Amino acid sequence: MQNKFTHYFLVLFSALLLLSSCSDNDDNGTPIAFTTTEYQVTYELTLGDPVIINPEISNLDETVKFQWLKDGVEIATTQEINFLSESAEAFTLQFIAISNTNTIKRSYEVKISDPYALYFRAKTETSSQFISKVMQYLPAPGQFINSGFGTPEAAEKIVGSKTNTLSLGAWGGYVIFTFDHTIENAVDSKDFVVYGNAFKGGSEPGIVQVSFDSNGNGIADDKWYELAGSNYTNERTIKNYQVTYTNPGSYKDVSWTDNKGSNDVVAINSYHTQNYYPLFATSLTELVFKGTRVFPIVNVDRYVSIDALEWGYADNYDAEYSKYGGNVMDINWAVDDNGNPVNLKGIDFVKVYTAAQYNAGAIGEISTEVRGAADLSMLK
Ligand SMILES: [Ca+2]
Ligand SMILES: [Ca+2]
Ligand SMILES: [Ca+2]
Ligand SMILES: [Ca+2]
Repeated sequence: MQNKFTHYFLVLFSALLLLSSCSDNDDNGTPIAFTTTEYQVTYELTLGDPVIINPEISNLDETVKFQWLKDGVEIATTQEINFLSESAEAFTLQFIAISNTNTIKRSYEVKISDPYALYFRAKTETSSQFISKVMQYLPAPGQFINSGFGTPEAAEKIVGSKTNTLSLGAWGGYVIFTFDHTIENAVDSKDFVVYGNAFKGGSEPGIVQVSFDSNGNGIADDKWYELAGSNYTNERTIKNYQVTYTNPGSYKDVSWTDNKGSNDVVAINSYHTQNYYPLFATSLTELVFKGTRVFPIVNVDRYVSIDALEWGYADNYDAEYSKYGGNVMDINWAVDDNGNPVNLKGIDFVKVYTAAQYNAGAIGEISTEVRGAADLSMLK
């Protein structure tokens, strides 16, 4: 019996020695460790922002395995997590890294809030239907720019009414404005109107973009979405278009180049003899605009006339224009940069920019005009 026991112990002892020496050879005996002891434990994010965490670890090799648990359920097996939550929620993320030598763990507390629950500004009895503030006005060069309809003073005048006119100049020139409340996206109906100076044969389509103040800071620094009008999928429409205008320094044609290898000018006419380049812009050298370019049908006969696009553009004489004196917009038309529809509950900021580029002879360049905007739910 004693011999048998001794034998067992010897075998067991040898086996343990063998195991431990094998293990030593595999991992060189260096345990993995977090590079820093301090780390960000709490993450407060808004819905739509992914949780991205990449814990730094020393002594990593390819045999190390990772695991991320969300409230105990595995959601990733990579070192970095990039997780997009679909609802407002709070949860614990646990990170585990396992090497042949040791296991290390960390926990994170994540809170995702719904920006609409936090920052939606519902309209009240004292709310105005009209624009409350112009956030930014940066026209492209044009015949009205630096005089009359094309100055920072003219931009201020589209606040609170629909009786004054602001020109956005040639392609890309824009105005950004807001209201004293969030414009709600009404289900199955249109939501706001942008007033213009269009008439039959006188359409100068402007693209409308919308944005919700999802960080609640009152500044238009949030994500923009284009309202995809009737020409969004037209084969002539150019997306990710870019134009650079150069200041000629005086009353001269303003030359431009685009990112498609073309160049041309915004041509001067004899009715407007000032410099057409906006002299209140930050850069007095050149201006770069980005966006989508559409191609309305221009009829050059005895007079130049520009046909309306079917729907979804500002300063565009579409079927509903005469009813409102402007163009009605549905927030439901909003798409992201990839053209996917997005579900916005409401919007705080509207951007309108000239969407066509054309020299129409004596009547000058195609330039979108804005005479104000209103919350459709507040129109009597
Ligand atoms: Ca709607
Ligand atoms: Ca903001
Ligand atoms: Ca115009
Ligand atoms: Ca116009």
